[in-house]
Amino acid sequence: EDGYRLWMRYDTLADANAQAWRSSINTVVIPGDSPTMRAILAELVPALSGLLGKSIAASANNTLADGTLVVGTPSTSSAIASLQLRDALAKVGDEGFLIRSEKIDGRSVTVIAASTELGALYGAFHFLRLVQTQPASGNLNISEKPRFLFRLLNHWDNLDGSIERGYAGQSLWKWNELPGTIDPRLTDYARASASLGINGAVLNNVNADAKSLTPEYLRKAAAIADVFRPYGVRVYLVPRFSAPIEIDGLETADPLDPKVAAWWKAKTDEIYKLIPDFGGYLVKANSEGQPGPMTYGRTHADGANMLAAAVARYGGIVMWRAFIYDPVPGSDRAAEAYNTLKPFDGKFAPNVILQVKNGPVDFMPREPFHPIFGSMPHTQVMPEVQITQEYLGHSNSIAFLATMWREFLDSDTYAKGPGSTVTRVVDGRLYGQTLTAIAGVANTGDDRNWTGHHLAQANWFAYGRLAWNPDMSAREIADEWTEMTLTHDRKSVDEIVRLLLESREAVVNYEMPLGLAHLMDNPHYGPGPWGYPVARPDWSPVYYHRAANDGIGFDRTATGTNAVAQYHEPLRSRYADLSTCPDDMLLWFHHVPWTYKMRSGRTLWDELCLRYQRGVDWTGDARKRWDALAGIIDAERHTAVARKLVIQQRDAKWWRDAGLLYFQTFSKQPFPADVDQPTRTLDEVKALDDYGHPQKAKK
Ligand code: BDP
Repeated sequence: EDGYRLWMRYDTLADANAQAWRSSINTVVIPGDSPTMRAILAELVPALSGLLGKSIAASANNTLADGTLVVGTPSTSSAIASLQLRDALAKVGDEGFLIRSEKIDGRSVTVIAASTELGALYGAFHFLRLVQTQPASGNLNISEKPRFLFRLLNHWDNLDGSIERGYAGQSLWKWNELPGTIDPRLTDYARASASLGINGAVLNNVNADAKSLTPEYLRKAAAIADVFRPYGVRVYLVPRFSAPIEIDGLETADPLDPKVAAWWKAKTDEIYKLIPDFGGYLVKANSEGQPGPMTYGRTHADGANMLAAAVARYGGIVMWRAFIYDPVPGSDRAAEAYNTLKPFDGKFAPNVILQVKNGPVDFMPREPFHPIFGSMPHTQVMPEVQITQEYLGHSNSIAFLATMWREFLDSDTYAKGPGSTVTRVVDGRLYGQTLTAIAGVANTGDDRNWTGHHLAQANWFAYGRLAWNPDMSAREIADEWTEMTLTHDRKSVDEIVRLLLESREAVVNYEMPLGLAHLMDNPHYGPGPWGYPVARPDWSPVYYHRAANDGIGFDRTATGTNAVAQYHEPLRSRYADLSTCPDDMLLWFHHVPWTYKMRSGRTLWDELCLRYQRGVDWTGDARKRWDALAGIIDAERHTAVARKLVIQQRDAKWWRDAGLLYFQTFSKQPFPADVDQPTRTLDEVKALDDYGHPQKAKK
């Protein structure tokens, strides 16, 4: 029980519910000999045999009997063709599927039908999920289709095997062994992704190495694409903007120079020759030291459109990242991407999608939604969320992120009046954008359990489920994952789901409560509110919290940077007015006196202390509740999670002590009685190393 099997465990179900499934499925009929149809067979036969605890085999000569599960498309299966599903299949599109209880030639069968083999594969995985999480039914009538066309994982993997912000080991792509040796694990990665409907993987870091576009590395990428293809996971790459100079010695990478454009066309031809279903490019340009069109005096639109022309000939796309902020003195990082990109609304080619992080700063435990959502009606936009827990305790902490993504997707931009949620902006309903997409920065690595923390698997799962259906509730997702991965014991499932649902708010509380942000130390793990030497001011915590004797928080109203003006009314006024700004966003938008009276009746200082304490208390409580699950979950995973919770509790206290002791030097207020008094001094906390150990003094 090392967690390798993720949510695809297929151990025999023991409850009464399983008995009903057992009597309704006896054989499978999965005609077709393509790699995808073979993958479906290879998944369903062992999975159903395992789950149902009896041998399920493909029926000889594809004969239907009572209890046959038929999978395919009207072209691969004559039984499916006979059902005349044309209209229903047209409705679910290329990647959707139908699952129905049917009578064919007098036989009671279950049918998984789709227009394409990939749709059938997604249907097969959905069916397995039903068996594991739902009561059996002889009356199935399901139709599903994904809401986003492109559902991608972004891997920040370097060619040397390391992963930027990766906390689960080394890269799954063994670049040094490829293409000669193919790690069988690649197939399991593709299965896991396809089981959720993820249909693309960007293989390399957004801080790209030009080498990834050399013939040698393209052959390696092609070998990965070959493994992924049957599972519908298309490969994408991050091209370094200056690659024409670095790889072939061109004098410039100016996107308007015809020689440069020709270089990219030729490079793209070379890629498509090796990877015919190559998805396209993801680009980080003129951001944090990466080269881009502005390096050559051109605009973001010039750069994006030049690359877009190169891939358009093959139906490829360009995802252009909006993570752009320059260290302009006096500027507000949260306002910069909007200011830089909004003037280009309507100027991007039809196969360009602007990839925008959920919040305007950077994947903090809580941020308001990025104001670009709902503000560039003539530009296709897609959200980028971070699955890897760069700012939420790496792989040492439980922070179930579905609740955060729900909050983000449900945010009302008011762009076209009430109800203009982020979901409706990005799924094309609000402005009718035709290319819809979503990206998640992966939390996978070559650790045996894939994600470092067993419970962090739930975030990979949750991302995939929301990418398929952005309306799913966090509870539904947590419930599915827990049943598939940990236990079917109802009471325990409920308890684990509760823990998951509470976990992200707990991290917010003990790390950055009340709208504070970016308080972490350099490795983005522990607290560092006092700041440290940085290359630019907007990388230091003090830039964000602005704690002083008169109060704390970043004034983004008219008396400050006025970044709040980037939001539509009535949200703008709600955020801008201290009396209506939600507590959770308070210090994001306002600089507030320490003695300010909060809604709770407490002063800001007391409330801040209490939030920190609440976060810490949760970790202690979670430990007890998890310990009580011993014996329900196998000892191996139970113990591993219990150990992580010990670390999480220690870290929470570290964050609380750091925040309270440091901010107290400004507030000059005592700690309220219901808050544990720190047992160490600020200097002692500051002297801890990057991971909170007292060994050697760092600063
Ligand atoms: C920040 C990370 C940095 C990434 C950057 C990005 O700290 O490693 O390169 O975002 O998204 O969150 O480009």
